[in-house]
Amino acid sequence: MNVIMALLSGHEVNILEGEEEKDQKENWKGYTNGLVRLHPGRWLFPGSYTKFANKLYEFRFKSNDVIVMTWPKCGTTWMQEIVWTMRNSPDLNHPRLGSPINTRVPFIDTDMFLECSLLPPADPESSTAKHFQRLCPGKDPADGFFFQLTEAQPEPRTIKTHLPISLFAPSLLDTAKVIYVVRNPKDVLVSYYHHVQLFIAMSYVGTLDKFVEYFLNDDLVYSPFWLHIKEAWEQKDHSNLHFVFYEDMLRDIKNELKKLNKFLDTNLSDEQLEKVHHYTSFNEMKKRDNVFNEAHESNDFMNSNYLETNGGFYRKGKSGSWKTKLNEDQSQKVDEWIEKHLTPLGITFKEAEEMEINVTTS
Ligand code: PPS
Repeated sequence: MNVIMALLSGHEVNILEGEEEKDQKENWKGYTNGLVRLHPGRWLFPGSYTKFANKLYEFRFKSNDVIVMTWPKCGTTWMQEIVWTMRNSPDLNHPRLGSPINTRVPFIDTDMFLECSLLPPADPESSTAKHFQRLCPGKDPADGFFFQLTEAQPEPRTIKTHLPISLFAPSLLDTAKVIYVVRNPKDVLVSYYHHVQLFIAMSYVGTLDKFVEYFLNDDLVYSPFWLHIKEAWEQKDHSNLHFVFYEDMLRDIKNELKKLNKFLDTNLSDEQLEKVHHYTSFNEMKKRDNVFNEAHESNDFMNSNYLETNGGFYRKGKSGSWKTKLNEDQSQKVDEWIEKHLTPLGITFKEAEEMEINVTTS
């Protein structure tokens, strides 16, 4: 393997080559800058990660920052909206309430995906571009649109990442609060399979069987999933890390909001928590559908044919929907993967029975 650089995090970067590269190129049309692997860990990223890796490692966190950290599709967006609303707008009256989530809670590692050559050039007239100009006057978006947006967020900043703990400076947990959300791997797999077909920056064109193989062999971007979880699980007793299961949020969101109220020191009343609960429910968030951009712009990031046929970002918002997607063989292979990598850590995933979405009664 071709070593191209050493990172400040201590990782060595290899470019994917030969059969592995050929296989990935066949199935992923969005990774137009190739893929790289980091060692130790075998972390897999789009080639453009190397442009931002050291900046991300050296990001200056503040003591009142809250980082929502997850592997893809574990419930990040739900948690982003909850945390931002609890900290900034528990009475639902903030002027930026309802604006695109990723401009209030920037996804700090987005930039490596934006360099995909299939994406249309950024529209300088879009609301997101104007938001950037306001917050980052004189800055060049090419140096990291979301990275600089994150730096410039008004305090208290809430930040989203899918990167693992080890790709940030070791001082992270002693500086800022981290909320780590994890979800049943089978639901994650099915949700990620939808995501990578929907988003142009990934444009997966392979089969589900092949995708399961990628998942099990740690060959998806942000893999290894199990190592990502392990790093956070090992820190679960750190006073600045709050570990949450998506299924617990579905089952008893009020209880999870109370725990967050304590962890975040937000001191919200029951009435305010009820407002947050209602505002961040799946149905309400799906109605707003404002993850990336204003509604009329967000389709720029998505494969329109796939979107029309299969729906958008807010897919099911349930636990157990994998049962309608994975066959017995695929399901058994994921069980074995869980048994091998996560059971030894003492992590058990709730039986993924079909649960109702978190519909509020108010
Ligand atoms: S991403 O793109 O990796 O940041 O995706 P992420 O936000 O982590 O996960 C998306 C899944 O979370 C579901 N979702 C929700 N579930 C319950 N309640 C609320 N409010 C909510 N908001 C988003 C979303 O539908 C994705 O799951 P699936 O299973 O695909 O529906």
